[in-house]
This record gives sequence, structure tokens and C-alpha cells, in this order.
Amino acid sequence: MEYPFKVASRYMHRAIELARLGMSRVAPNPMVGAVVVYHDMIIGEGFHQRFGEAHAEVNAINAVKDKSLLKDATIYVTLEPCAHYGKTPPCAELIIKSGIPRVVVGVTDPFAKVKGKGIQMMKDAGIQVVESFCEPLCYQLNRRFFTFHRHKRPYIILKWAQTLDGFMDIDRTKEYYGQPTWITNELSKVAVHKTRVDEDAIMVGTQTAVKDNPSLTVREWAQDKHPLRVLLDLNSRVPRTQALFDGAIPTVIYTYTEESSLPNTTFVSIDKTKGLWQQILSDLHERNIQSLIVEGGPTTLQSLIKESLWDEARVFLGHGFFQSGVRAPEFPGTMVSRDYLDDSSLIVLRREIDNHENL
Ligand code: AOF
Ligand code: ZN
Repeated sequence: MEYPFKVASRYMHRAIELARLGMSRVAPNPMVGAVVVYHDMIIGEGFHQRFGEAHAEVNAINAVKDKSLLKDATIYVTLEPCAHYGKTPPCAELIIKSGIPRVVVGVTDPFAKVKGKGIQMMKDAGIQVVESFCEPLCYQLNRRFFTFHRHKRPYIILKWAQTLDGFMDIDRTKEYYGQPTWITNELSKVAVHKTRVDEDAIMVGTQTAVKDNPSLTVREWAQDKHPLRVLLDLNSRVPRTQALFDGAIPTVIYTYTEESSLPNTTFVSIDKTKGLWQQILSDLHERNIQSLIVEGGPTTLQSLIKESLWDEARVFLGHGFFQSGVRAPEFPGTMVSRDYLDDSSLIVLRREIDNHENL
């Protein structure tokens, strides 16, 4: 069906803007926005505001003062209206009952209980449904949620800092262990901690745990939750004295060997004969982890890049040169943004940006 794209896309963009207002309050639900339009006028707006509370469509329809206008209105929703009785009744049913004759949907809901059923319910009731409208934008809005449901794994964000000449670290001898090498600046540090607040889990490999002794907690940004800490220590080479074993926050450790339990720390045995990442990522999926930041080191990052198991890379680019040391990965994807942080910058790369169906 032809659709008046220019005008209509403005309403979908507004719905996306509204959806974003739910950021960090709705997880593990997606961010969703809705706009009700009557003869090119917005007569109601809403978004999913908090996990467990009303869905976007409910708030948008409730906001319409003169309900008699609904019988000639269009509702724009960033995500397919739901078809299931969850914490709230189905939105598709609400739309049908409201008498709205036209629905413009951004993207189909990948959640097994919905997945096309909401759209079908509305079509069966005689509603005109426009599907996949501004789909790439609506997909990007909830890329963590989509990756989690479609691919049964968390959305993977690679993060590293490198010098202008492409090094992540100097060649450190043992006496320099325990202190991360300084590449960027204070502002970058704040940005890293902000990133941690937004994601569900954060992982490092053996070498980083040994050399840097990271605690992987959020310290430079106000937080009410810390991401789950994940350590990849297959051959149990990280000393128990390192910060990751302090039990301060929940921690998962993947290892080939059987391990005793420690407070707040879960050891998960990896089967050497099966795919490593497959086991780790499905275990994280079972733990309801929708997004994972991988903060190094080079071996862990390269391994994920080689397997194409990543979605986004955030590279903090410092202002100096090391001239020798540990090489950073080549930029693996397409650059989508660059933010300047004093004399450093944050470069964001994506593995796939256009054809999201194949992600
Ligand atoms: C919508 N509109 O605004 C949102 C939807 O536990 P519940 O009942 O809140 O349902 C959560 C699921 O509903 C969530 O996983 C996703 O599939 C869908 N979210 N659907 O029609 C909304 N937030
Ligand atoms: Zn709903």
C-alpha cells in the first residue's frame, strides 16, 4: 500500500521520541511510544513509562479527550500492539474496542506470545494495518530486546580504548600489573561508567582480570543497579585475591574446571568439546541478560569479532602514541558516530546497520 510517507513518518518519529522517555525504566520490556492522529493533528500521545505498568497504546488512547474522534483516527505505534494477557490486557484488543480504523506499526514484536498475533487480531477485526513503517529506526530503538528474543543471546557491545597509533596497552612486565594503562582522560572514564549503567552485564577475559585487576562496578555515575559481572577464566588462572572475586556484586565465572562456591559468585562449567561462545551466550540468555559489554582484553575481543558475535563496538580513542605494545583490533564495522570528550573521542561502530533482518 502507498502511504503518505513524509507526513506519516513525522508521527512515527514523534512516537519514537516518546518511547525513549521510558529509557532505563521499562527493561526488560521494550521502549514503546504511540501517537493518535486525527486529520493531521495529534490528539493523544503516550509511552510505556515503567516496567509492569500500562503499555504505550493505553496511555495514548487515554490521553484523547474527545473519544468520538477515534472512529476516524490513526494510531502510530513503534512496536506491534500486544496480543497477550500479561501484566496488562492486550493492546490489540483495546485498539479494536476503541473503534480506531487505521494502525501504523513500526516493527513486529519478536516476543513469542505476540509475534504477528497482534497485527492479525486487528486485521481480522477489519482494521487497516500498515506494517514495517520506519522499521530500521524502530528496530534500532530496541536493538537489545530484538537481539535477545530473535537470536536468543544478549546484544553484544565491544569496548576498548586505544592510542592514535592503534595500541590498547604497553608491553607490561609483572611489576606493572594491577594498574590499568592510562590511554584516555577523566571524561572518558565517566562515559565508560555511564555505559555500564545502561547494560545488563559486563565481561572481561583472564588476561585483563590478571593485569588490570578491574572491579567492573559503576563508580563514576549514579546507579541503582550494577551490571552482572562476568569473567571468562577457562583455566582458572585469575588469583582469588583479585577484585572480581570479592563477592561485592553478583558475578558469573565461566571455567573448564569444577569450582567451589563463593559468596555472590556462580561458577559455570564449560564443556571443552562444545562451542565456547554458544555455551556462554545461551547461559547469559537463560539468565535474562539482554545486553553484554565486553571490556577486553584483545584475545576475548578478537575471538568475538572472528565469530561475528558482536553488534556494536565502542572505541575510546586517546590522544597519545605508544609506538609498540598490545595491538587493538582493526575497526570491525561501520562507524555510526563520533563524540569528542576533551582530547579523546568515542567512536561507535555497528556490525550491520541497514539490513537488520539478517542480524
Ligand atoms: C505493547 N505496547 O507499550 C509494550 C509492549 O508484561 P507485560 O504485560 O507488560 O508485557 C510485556 C511484553 O509486551 C513485552 O515483552 C513486549 O513483547 C510487549 N510490550 N507491547 O503493545 C507496549 N511495552
Ligand atoms: Zn500492549
